[in-house]
Order: sequence, then C-alpha cells, then structure tokens
Amino acid sequence: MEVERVQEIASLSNLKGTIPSEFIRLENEQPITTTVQGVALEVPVIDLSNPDHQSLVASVSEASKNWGIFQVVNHEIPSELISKLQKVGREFFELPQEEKEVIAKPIGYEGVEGYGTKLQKEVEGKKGWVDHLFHRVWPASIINYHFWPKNPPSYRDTNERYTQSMIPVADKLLGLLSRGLGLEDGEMKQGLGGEDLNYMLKINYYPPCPCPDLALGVAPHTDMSSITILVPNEVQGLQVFKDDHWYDVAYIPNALIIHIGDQIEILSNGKYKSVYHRTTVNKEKTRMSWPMFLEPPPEFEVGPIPNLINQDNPPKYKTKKFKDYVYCKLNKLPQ
Ligand SMILES: O=C(O)CCC(=O)C(=O)O
Repeated sequence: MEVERVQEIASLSNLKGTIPSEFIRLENEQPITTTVQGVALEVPVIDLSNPDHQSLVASVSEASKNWGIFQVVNHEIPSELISKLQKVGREFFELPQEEKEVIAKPIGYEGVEGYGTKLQKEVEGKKGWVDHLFHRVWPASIINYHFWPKNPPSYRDTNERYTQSMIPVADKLLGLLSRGLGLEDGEMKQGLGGEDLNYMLKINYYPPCPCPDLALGVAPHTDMSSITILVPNEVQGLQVFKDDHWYDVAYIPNALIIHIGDQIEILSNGKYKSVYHRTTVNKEKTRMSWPMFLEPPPEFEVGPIPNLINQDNPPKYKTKKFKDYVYCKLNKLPQ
C-alpha cells in the first residue's frame, strides 16, 4: 500500500490553488474563522539565567498554572547548535522521497518511531498538512538508530549534542516545577521515572499549503508527555487556546517553547495545566518544528504526587502505567 506524504502532495503542480478535500477542515475548525486575527499572544518569557531563584520558581509556576506554556531564553543551549539541529533536520526532509522512505514506519507497525504521515484520520476523516519523523534520543538503552537519518552524515552527532545540552535544561525546569509546588527539586523527575525518563524527538515538516486558511497542520491536542521542549523555525504556526479563542504564539528567535503536558498536570494533581494547542500552515513557506517529548518509561506508574494529596486535596487523577495512559488517549477511552 502506498502512503501519500503531504510533502509529495504539496509538490504536485496540478493543485492550482486547491487541496484534497480531506485536508479542508470543517468550518468550526478552519483557522480563518477561528483565529483571533492580528494578535500574537505574548506567552510568558522566562529568563533561565535569572540568579534570583525564588523569582524564577514563581515565574515558572505561575506560567504553568495559568498558561501551560512559556518560552525560555538564556537556556545555555548554544544558538549555533540549534541552527545545526534545524539544518540537518531540513536536509533530511529535502532528500529524495525514496531516501526518506528507508526509515519510514513499516505499514502495520504499532510503534511511533520512524518517518511518516499520520495514518489515522481525525474528526470527520480530516488530515493534517504535515509529515514527521520520530525517534528516541535518550537514555542510550532505548535508542534505535535504524530510525535516525544516515543522511546528512552529521545528523547523528548534531542530535546527540543537542540532546546532551538539553538534559540539564530539562532537569532545571523539572526542579523549578517541583519547587513551585513546595516539593524538593528532584520530586517531579522521580515521579516520572527519574533517570529512566525517555526523551523522544519529533520533527514536524509542514510544506507550503495552497489553502492555509482552510487547513491545519497538527490538530488541537494536549501533549501526553510530562513537558515538551520545542524549537520552531521562524515561520508562524503554533497556536494556543486561551479564554475560548485560538491565538498565534509570538516567535522569539532562539527561545525554547515549553509545553506543560498531561503527566505534569497529573503529578501536580491539576495545579499545573497541560496546554491545548494546534498548528496552522503557510502559503509560501515551509514551517518546521522540533518538539522533544519527555515521557515516563511505558511501564512506569504516574499519579498525583502523594505529598500534594490530603483530605482537602483528594486525587483528581488515577495512578496508572504511562503505556495505559497512552492507549486510552489514542483510543479516546476514559482515563
Ligand atoms: O509545530 C509545533 O509548533 C507544535 C507541534 C505539536 O504540537 C506536535 O507535534 O504535537
């Protein structure tokens, strides 16, 4: 069975300003009718180099309670490394189709890793205008290099260096999130599997779309991860649902975008909120993004942290294995 990649569809010269009907969203989802026009949402921007630890804890905690999303600057990941990450990712997607297909998800394969296009359709059989590549990057024991591009040759080294420079940033963020709830630094990370926390990289490739007002890239969702640390390119696309409306999130060069995911909402017993978001696409330009999902190991049980639970704060979420959480969410079953 042939899988149609969005990148291939986008390159067809016979589109003539149209797109196949499965990419045209219902009116109540179309960006043209549902986006607050002309306003880029200034989600909190947090300077991670702030020496005033208490104020840093307060800003991360406020942003995670009120927004579920924030951007961090001065995070110590060198901007040259971020540019290199973007360059090698873009070069992979620019390879001839048959070279990309070498690391495609095999048909019928249940795992998430590999190059692909979302196969299951969404509400009313709709599809997102996006292809992707998923592969695990850390810890070393869970890496399957089969799913890492061999081309460009510097892909592996760049992604390994990026991951290693991200780990201290992730630890710092999880520590700040812990402190924001009055916990010890390591408690959030421990509640997610400690040093076994899985790092899963995704690259989204959103080719230019002849009808950006009618299509979406990624459909509205919250992340199943604990936190997601995302690098975008400069093309506008990320939107956040706030006060019942969709807003563009302002792009800040070299900032990392942090999403609070479902597992942090659960650990915090609902004090921190996972962010509902989606992406739009551009008529002329290719948008790309590099979210890193920090996930508990599949067998690890996640639930509200016992220190946050008492008679006045009973648990709002079940404690369950991460793999069972994922199964219920993907199959739209109650948690
Ligand atoms: O491209 C983005 O900015 C967001 C991507 C996203 O939400 C996802 O891949 O789950």
